[in-house]
Amino acid sequence: MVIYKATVPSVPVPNIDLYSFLFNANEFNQTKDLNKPVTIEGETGRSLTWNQIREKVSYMATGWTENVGLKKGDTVAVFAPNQYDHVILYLSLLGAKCTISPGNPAYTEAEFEHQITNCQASALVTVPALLPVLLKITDKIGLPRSRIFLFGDKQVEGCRPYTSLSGNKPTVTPLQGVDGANDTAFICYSSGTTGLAKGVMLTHKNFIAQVVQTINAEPEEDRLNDDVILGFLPFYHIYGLTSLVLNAFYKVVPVVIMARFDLELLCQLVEKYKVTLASIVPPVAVLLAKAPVVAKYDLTTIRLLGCGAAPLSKEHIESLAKRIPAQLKQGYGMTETTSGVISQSLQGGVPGSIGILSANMECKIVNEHGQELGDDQEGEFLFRGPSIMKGYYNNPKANAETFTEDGWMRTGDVGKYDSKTGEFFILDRIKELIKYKGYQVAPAELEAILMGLDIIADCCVVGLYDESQATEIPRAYVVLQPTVEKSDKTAKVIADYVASNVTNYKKLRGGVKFVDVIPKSPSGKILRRQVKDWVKNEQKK
Ligand code: 4UU
Repeated sequence: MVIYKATVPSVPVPNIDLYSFLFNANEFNQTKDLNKPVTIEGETGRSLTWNQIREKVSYMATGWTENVGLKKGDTVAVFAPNQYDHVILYLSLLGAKCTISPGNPAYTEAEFEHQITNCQASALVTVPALLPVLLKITDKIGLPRSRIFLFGDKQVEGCRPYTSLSGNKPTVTPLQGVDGANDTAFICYSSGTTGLAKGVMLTHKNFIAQVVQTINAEPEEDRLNDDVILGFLPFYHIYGLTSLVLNAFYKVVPVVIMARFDLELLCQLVEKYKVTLASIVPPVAVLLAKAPVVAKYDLTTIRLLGCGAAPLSKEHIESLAKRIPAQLKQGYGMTETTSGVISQSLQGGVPGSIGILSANMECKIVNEHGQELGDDQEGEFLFRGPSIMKGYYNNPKANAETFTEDGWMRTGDVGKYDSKTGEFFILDRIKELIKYKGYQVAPAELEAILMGLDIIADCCVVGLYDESQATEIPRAYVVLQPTVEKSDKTAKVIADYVASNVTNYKKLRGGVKFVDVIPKSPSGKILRRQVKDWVKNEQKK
């Protein structure tokens, strides 16, 4: 019935490679001082200017080709907490025409292995602290140490610092033989609407579209502000990768980098560096609104907070506004949409809305039969446009499930277009995904781990909303084998078992509940709606 098209004018998406796009002359690097620091390590103050980065990247890109033999189409996996030279690593790999697969440094061995083998990495970059676990995997799969590189300046276990491979000549732009519209720049991991983490192929054009669409959404008068952005969102996740690495570099906006989230350090850094912008997630919004330590610091330099990755309630928005006099701009995005595709305009969004469509993007809302719905009707969001992923890597089945024949991408998110305000609202999620503090937790992964315990006959993992922290937490409903006692002790054994097999944010923080049966469809599929209703009914009590 209705295809929603962006109400803001379309913006052209240059048809070049991302590397050249970022370094070509633009309104920002032509007007700003390129000898001021643009990447600053918050805790130490170590920094690099835009010009230093350009110089290092240019030689490093040839280094990957000359000294390591990396070539177009090779994928390099990167596992590291945010580094002050992360941008050099990423951009130099793009300059060497490689594909980058960034992953969570907090992963367990099994989680690392899944990503490294799934994306078929031919080289790896990490930090020394992660070497012991990664070497176990690379030794097993036969990836030689000459293909494993480190952040920092030390050689460890036969693995060299990546910067020691800098080439003899600079890289020439535009890159020859890179097709921006088709070649994959990054393979990020996301579980999508179902199952385990899958490689999301994002092209050079996807990111260029994201950059120009984001800039287009900003008021003209703010574009060339002397902003400073706080960088604690992880650089491997699409939200941090776009807002803190690529967009910030393009716009020559200094990023104050945090390798880990720490509330007091965050406040200290905002005060010290007079931070004006921050991209946050709902649980951080709640901490900023409520935690006593925040009151000790001057955070009034912040003019704008972008918040996304999970819903933020009206109540939390109001309490944050009482504490921090900045504008709050909510946005909605996915790994598969190369970050934000709907966001509130700065002229003021409706509280609780996610805002309006980014330039160039189209959205439709459908019911469970795939029929298009109209204004004010609740259904699943589907998107089409230049920032939509190319597809899941080596996964035709998932691609067939995710894309319709006419090229729309399903999101698994439920919402509506509100005709009174002209804005979109997210209301629910029909996909399996659980989001803990913005991180993805795939129920299928936890269920597979639970089924590895012989005391468990069946199980289902769903999200439970914890209002006080503004996040979902994973909970397991478990059918025990008949001889096993339903006790707190058994529940603890199960929760501990999961905790020892997954990274911290995937733990069963919502607890383990015993049930007699998991509701299933005649074909044996878990009826998650019904299990979610158990949670809702319990929370109503
Ligand atoms: C309710 O979380 C992200 C991307 C977040 C992002 C990026 C740029 C937000 C705003 C922005 O400007 O990606 P993923 O792939 O980890 O998770 C995607 C899922 C969505 O499908 C949806 O279920 O995260 C949920 N989500 C949200 N839910 C993302 N943003 C929102 C939101 N409200 N604002």
